[in-house]
Amino acid sequence: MAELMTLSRYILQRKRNFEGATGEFTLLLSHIALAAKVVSRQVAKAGLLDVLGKTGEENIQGEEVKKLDVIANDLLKSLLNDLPMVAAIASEEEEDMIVTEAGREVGKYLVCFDPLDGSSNIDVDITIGTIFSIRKRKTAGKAATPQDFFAPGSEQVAAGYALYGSSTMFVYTTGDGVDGFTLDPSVGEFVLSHPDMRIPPGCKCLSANTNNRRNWFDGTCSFVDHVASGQDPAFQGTSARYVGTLVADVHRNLLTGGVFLYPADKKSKNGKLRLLYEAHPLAFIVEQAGGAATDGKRRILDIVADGLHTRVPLIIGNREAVDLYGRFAALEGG
Ligand code: AHM
Ligand code: MG
Repeated sequence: MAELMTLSRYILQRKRNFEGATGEFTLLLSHIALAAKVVSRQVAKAGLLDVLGKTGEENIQGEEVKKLDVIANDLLKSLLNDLPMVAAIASEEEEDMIVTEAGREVGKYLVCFDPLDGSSNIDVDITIGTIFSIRKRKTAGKAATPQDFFAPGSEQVAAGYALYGSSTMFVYTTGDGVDGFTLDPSVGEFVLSHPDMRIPPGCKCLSANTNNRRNWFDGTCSFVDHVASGQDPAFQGTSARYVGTLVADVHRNLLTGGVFLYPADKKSKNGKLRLLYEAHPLAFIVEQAGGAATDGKRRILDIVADGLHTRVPLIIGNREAVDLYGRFAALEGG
């Protein structure tokens, strides 16, 4: 029988390679994976459990909150709140950061998450996901403050996502490549299925909400037209693919090659997506898989948030495509 390399075994084996590793990080990652398994179960049975639909509330982003958003958010909060190595958490669904009970003074990690990315797809059975980012805080001995979260994305120690699709996957990086695991529901474990993920060369997919074109700057329009023209051999096999769940679009492009854009436009100069919960973690993963992520000009991992809910334009995927977008944006805006 082939060796069953579960996520827990894998993390433990890797831990042995780090001198002085305490096991705290292993425990933290295992708790996030546990949350992903529980959310996956809820998502799979959503139509039966009366957890579809809206709560009637709006979140800090002014977006409708769905019942499953709340379930995933509460679950992550309660699991992380009990871990003494976690000093504070910040969630896309919460206005303020939360100082944890167990780790208030002693915790060395800060965790950011988007509990359910792709909320608008929940009720229509389309892939959604959970995105997370882990940092080490520089202050110690006192409760963390929002300023502790305001650091470049290159300082993340780990980032990952769970994807609730045709199967449930858990993909993460600690800055040493990217590995993907698939949930085997019969044993309830994530099993290594995609070791050392690398974004393949070539740009099979272009992912953008093209209905926003009326607000796009000229550079974005010219880039998209260039890809569609069929004149550039680099884009001859490119198709348009847009799920509307960022993490699903990025995951597909990671497997097939492709570029996702949610650019700055005339209405939203900072785009739509959130730096701490979406752009930083996905940029870390995509860079570790050999790709690139920018806001059109700057590397995403160099950008520092100035608020917990700072938004940022995001161009992410194959390095050549991201660089080309940057050249169009420099000439014509974007
Ligand atoms: P969410 O985190 O509240 O679900 O919002 C972010 C989502 C992304 O997953 C997706 O890429 C984007 O919003 C889609 O936006 P639009 O509907 O404007 O195309
Ligand atoms: Mg999101």
